[in-house]
Amino acid sequence: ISDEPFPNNFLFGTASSSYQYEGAYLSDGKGISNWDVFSHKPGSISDGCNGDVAVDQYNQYLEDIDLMEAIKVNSYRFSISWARILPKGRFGEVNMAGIKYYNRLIDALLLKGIQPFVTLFHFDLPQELEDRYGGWLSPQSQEDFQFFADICFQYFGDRVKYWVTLNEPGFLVSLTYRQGKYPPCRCSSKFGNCSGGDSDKEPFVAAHNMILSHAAAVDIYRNKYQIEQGGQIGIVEHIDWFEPLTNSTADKLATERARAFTANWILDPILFGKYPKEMEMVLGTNLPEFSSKDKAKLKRGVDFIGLNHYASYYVRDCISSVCESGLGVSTTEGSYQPTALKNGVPIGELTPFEWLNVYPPGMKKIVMYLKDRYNNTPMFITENGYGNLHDPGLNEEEYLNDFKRIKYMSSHLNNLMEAIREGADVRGYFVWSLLDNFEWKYGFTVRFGVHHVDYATLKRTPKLSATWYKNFIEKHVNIDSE
Ligand code: GCO
Repeated sequence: ISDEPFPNNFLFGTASSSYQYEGAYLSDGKGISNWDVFSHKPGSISDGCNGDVAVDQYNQYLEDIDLMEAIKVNSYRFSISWARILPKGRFGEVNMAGIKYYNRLIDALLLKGIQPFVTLFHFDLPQELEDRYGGWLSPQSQEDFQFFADICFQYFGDRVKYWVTLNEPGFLVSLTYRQGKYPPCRCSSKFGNCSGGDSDKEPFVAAHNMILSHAAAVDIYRNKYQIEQGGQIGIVEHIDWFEPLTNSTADKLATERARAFTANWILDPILFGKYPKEMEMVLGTNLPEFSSKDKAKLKRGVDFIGLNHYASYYVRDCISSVCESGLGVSTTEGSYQPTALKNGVPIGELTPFEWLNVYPPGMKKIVMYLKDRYNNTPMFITENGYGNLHDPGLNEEEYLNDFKRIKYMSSHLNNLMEAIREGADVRGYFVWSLLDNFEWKYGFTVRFGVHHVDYATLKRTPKLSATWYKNFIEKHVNIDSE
């Protein structure tokens, strides 16, 4: 890797989310979230575990900030548990103990010179909102999200300068309402074991409400807070890199549809005020419309795009040829299918973790693609990282010497650097993740940390990748001394 520094004041950080890290799921007045309910249902999580304790960051945040300091990161991405702040959404009181927790966390970070980079919603919704009106399927969610965002800006915005409204809305609604895998697990029966739902409609309704919730939060930030507080606000999407499986026009068009039905689904309305044309063509009246009032709100835009980028796929057309039932986030059945293999050969390196198909040039390609499509809107890599399956047979030396993770990070950072050199306005990189943690449906079976966590004792131990990242940051960081 070249020794060239990254741009001035580039943020180097690690990323996390409340449900995956905090634990303390009933402490100090926190309300129940949809993930608390879901993870307690037998059969939901592959190892039968849940996030009741997770990695206990609620109690161990000071130790974790010491770990961050030791590896020299200058930013920490975390999310706020909505149910910790508003146990009953806008239908109840603010839980001041929750406010105090995040105040302590933010102050402790700043004391060490670590910028808080805060996500308002990362998959954990107060269960109250699910029960009252069906969560994101109802337009009422917009009002609730705006209410929650307002409270966060009010209490934390004097110190938080980077806000993310939503984490991966497109990815989330596909898993929740298309495939029925995340709570409340709704989908058409052909997709599996779901209760109610319509996989051809509901994902688009939920995403529509999320896009408008994002716009409502941006609107209130711009009107009430931004000038005085001087921060920035953006949104994060899960963005794979897609390439056509063959040179055929059909596969090229299918690749455009894959892009349209994933990241562009969310980013186009926010940056251009309308859904991608490929979605209009495929979905017809199943695609909700923006009213003129909605469009006015969407005009408030974003200050940055956050990309969670992990993997790349080939895309095959499924209109002119028949595809098997889909992998990953294939959204319109019968339209396209992502696949890792071309003539049996993977696009990159397959890992034991099913969707993590490693292809480092995908990082440069996706950043350049977004630069061109969205007029070089500033970008942050809000997640990138390597997950390995937990193997209880490994001895300590084996699991701490995580060469594959180091190779993953260095090759992706190298590609990122090339994109920056070629003009992409990228302002930060966050590795997923500081610690091994609760990986949603996979429970604790997959490990993404640059620190190992022993789940019996919660002891954190740096892996080789932690030291590698520290050295990398020291070599490439470029902070303005003024
Ligand atoms: C996200 C991700 C994280 C995951 C990480 C590894 O959506 O932001 O789901 O929460 O843990 O991407 O899979």
